[in-house]
Amino acid sequence: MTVLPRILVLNGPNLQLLGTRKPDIYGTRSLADVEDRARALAGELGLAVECRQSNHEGELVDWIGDAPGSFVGIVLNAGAYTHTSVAIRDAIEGVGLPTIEVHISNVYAREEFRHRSLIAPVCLGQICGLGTPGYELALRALAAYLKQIGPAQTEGPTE
Ligand code: CA2
Repeated sequence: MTVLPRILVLNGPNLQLLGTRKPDIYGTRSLADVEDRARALAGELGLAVECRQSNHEGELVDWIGDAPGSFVGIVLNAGAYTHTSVAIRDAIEGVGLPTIEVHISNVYAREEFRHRSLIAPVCLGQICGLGTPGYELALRALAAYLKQIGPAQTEGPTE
């Protein structure tokens, strides 16, 4: 049986609305479609993904906190919590898993309150403004990073 390193793909508040409204900002793909594409790409990259979405800050904090031992990295679109949540930032910093922050829209071209991410300083990197393909770019970046740091870091939590 092949065991694959597992990546947690997390979406925060209101991202369940993807594909239903605001296509000019967030595109036309549904969250289910975005997640299907992430799963398909992960297979090609030799990874497995688990996708979750929550509108609740504490649930996101719990999932991040529980990730070590089950996952080797995180792709995170924390939605509006990006700009407000010290708790999510502390959770990412606390677990120490490589995390890539994703934003579908270019937050720097939008309202000023979206220009600040509390999460970015504790992430490996940020992908922003490239639409829903940003999730796939984040997975590719994580796969490259995990390959670069070597197998010891990816052993353990596997599917
Ligand atoms: O651009 C992104 O991915 C955001 O994380 C999306 C958040 C926003 O608060 C961040 O500033 C940037 C909002 C997600 C709401 O998603 C919707 C999708 C379709 C219709 C309405 C909302």
